[in-house]
Amino acid sequence: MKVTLIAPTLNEIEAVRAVLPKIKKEWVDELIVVDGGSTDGTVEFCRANGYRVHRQSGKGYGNAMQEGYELATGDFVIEFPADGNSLPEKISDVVNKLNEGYDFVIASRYKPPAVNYDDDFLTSKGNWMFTKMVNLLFWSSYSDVLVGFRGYRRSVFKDLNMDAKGLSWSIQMPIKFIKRGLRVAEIAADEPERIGGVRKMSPFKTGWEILMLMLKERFTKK
Ligand SMILES: Nc1nc2c(ncn2[C@@H]2O[C@H](COP(=O)(O)OP(=O)(O)OP(=O)(O)O)[C@@H](O)[C@H]2O)c(=O)[nH]1
Ligand SMILES: [Mg+2]
Repeated sequence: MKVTLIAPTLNEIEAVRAVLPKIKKEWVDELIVVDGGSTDGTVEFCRANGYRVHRQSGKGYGNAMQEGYELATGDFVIEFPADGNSLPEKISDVVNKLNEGYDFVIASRYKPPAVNYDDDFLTSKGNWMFTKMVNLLFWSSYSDVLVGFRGYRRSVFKDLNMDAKGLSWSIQMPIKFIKRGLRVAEIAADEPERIGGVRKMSPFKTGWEILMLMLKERFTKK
């Protein structure tokens, strides 16, 4: 099975320097950096080192993932935030799970024995609360609905009708897979601290966006 990895970046120069070289060629067949308009040399570094970079034409995290998906040619697509929060050595665990027949695999930061080294009080409570809410509202049993690191089968993606433009993309995807009755699984993966740069997620703005998205998904059929 062919694997495409999508790495979203927005001013992540320190992280891409550290993380991209750790992604071994034998793990992925296609690697696409989707850049949201970095001005810190991220794009220049990636291009100079032979990475394919797509400059996002729209705005937002979800939009970046959508544009990445449209370029992807792999059977499996791995979403892999290139900010230091995801462990490259876990890519093959995600791929192996997809190979077992699952349609969607989350690299959960809360499935034992995973440890989250990046959480603060607010993000740990927020992640817990939103995961609980999704499980209650959509009859699922996820341990982490917000982590950016996950993989899916490209063949089933089109039918999901994903439309979240911002960071609520992360929570829309696990909900959509459950609503379609598709096969979902999790693997345990630590979350190391982000490397350099600044967080784009703002707890209250993103929290509100997520809440609205959950209500919309609850009250619409598809
Ligand atoms: N292309 C693109 N990438 C984005 C956009 N917003 C965020 N990203 C990238 O998506 C990844 C996740 O965003 P973060 O800001 O790290 O969100 P987070 O992981 O919840 O926050 P931290 O825990 O502080 O890392 C990072 O690699 C960002 O650079 C965007 O609008 N476009
Ligand atoms: Mg991050």
